[in-house]
Amino acid sequence: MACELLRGMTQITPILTARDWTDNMPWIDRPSADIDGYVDALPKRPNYDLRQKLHDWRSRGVVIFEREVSHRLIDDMLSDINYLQTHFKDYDIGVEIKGEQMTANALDEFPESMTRVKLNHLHCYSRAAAEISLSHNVQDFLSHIFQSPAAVLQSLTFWRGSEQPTHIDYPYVNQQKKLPYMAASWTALESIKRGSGPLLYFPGGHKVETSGFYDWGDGAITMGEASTGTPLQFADYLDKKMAEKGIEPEVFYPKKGDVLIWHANLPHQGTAVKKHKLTRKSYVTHFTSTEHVPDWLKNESYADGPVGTFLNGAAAYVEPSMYNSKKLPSWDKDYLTPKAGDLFSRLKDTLNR
Ligand SMILES: O=C(O)CCC(=O)C(=O)O
Repeated sequence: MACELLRGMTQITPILTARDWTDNMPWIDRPSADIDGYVDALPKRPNYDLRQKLHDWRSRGVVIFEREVSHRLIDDMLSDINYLQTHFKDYDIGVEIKGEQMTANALDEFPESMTRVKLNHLHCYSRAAAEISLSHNVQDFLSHIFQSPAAVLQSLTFWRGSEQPTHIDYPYVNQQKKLPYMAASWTALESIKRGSGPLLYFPGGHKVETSGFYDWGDGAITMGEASTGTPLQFADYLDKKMAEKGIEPEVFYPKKGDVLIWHANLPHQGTAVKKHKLTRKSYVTHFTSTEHVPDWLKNESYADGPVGTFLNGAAAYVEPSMYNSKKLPSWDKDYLTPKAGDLFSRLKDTLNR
């Protein structure tokens, strides 16, 4: 499965069907999308080739930003993880081990050398992680896709390969108010070596005419309590679809600091780990737009205002259940993170761009 259910989730998601996808797609996925017209009309262009990246997004469902995140920030996040590995008894950070959810403080030992391990929501504990999620070009790009700044829904941190079979994220990550308003970034926390179980994806497989919709039971396109479909059947369905449509997979061998962003409907997997001594340190963030983030996560009614990290116009809210959790060492570091109040002027700037 792609993730744990968001911990603060308070309501059962209703059954979502193919119409919830096709009726709600962002502009760029609709047949009428005019990418060149859109870029030509922008009063200001970013420093990267936005036009090319938007075309890649539409045709391939994936874009890559090389050298996006500074090594300094990554090293601070890695120090946080090292700290967690020795002080795990002090932390309620969610850990998924081979599909089973637990919290760090319930472990007997930290599963440092195991594959198929994820840390959940590190952006709520590590300022360095939150700032990596909100890196500049990634946020600029997402704001063009979503037509509104992005907000973090969840993050997953991997020390070694995930070996996750082929999947698409939205059946598991579906708290956003409009299902297709989702994307994920994959940041290399080290240069990825052959044999370590790199990420694999199917470029172009994100188009609904290629992927179709897997039926989890009674026409539901997301996984729920009543699902008759399973993640392994889902993987099989997607592998067969991609083969049928002749989609050749690509494997991602990034350098430390490179970021790949995938579309909410892009099939991808963690390949098998062939060299078990190798680490594969990586960090995934799932985003929606600030417009479609669930209200309970934003929690604007909280007395001190929204809690989190706010940078480059985007938001990494701390989940309310983690407000009082012990934080990792980088949390109080003096980065350039603006205060929460700045968020709204930055949102306005982004929208008026
Ligand atoms: O990094 C990986 O191996 C897979 C990550 C993934 O599929 C996900 O987070 O949805």
